[in-house]
Amino acid sequence: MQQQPILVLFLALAGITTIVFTYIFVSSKKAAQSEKGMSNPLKKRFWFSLILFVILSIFTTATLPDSPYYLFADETPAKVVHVAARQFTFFLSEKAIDPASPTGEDIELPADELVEFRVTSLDVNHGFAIYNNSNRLITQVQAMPGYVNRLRYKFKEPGQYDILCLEYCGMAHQAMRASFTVK
Ligand SMILES: [Cu+2]
Repeated sequence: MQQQPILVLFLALAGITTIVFTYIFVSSKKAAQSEKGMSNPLKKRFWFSLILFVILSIFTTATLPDSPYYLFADETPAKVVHVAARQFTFFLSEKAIDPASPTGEDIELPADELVEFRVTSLDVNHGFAIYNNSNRLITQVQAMPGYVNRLRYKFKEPGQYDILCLEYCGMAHQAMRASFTVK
């Protein structure tokens, strides 16, 4: 589990940022303590900061459970698909892909079951973005050389899904696509 330390790091950075801003806010208040009453612009700033803080806290608390870090984390995928991106194509296979001579195959995935994509790149950074048949982006992950990024998803609708590269990777980037079927 690589995600947990990253989440802790981001929370620590958020904490440090909050402390720095609080320090600046408190010290700037001290400097103008002689001014009292509602006309004091620092009072407005205090209420603005407090309301902003409350709104952002509510949004953070409400949206954090939907974070992809936790998505299907405690489930075992019904199917694993290996993905290797290379200028300018995607190889998809149910078996591990040999980086020296990558090959792909037609992929058929079950609907309503957990699928895990293990995504890597054989050259430069690419994007691995999945679009449904209304051309709507439904999920995505980076394809990076030297890393295997796991993307878990449950496809609700049967049909054909397209994979497009979301990271500008060279002259034929816009032609870099693949597809798979959900039944
Ligand atoms: Cu690209």
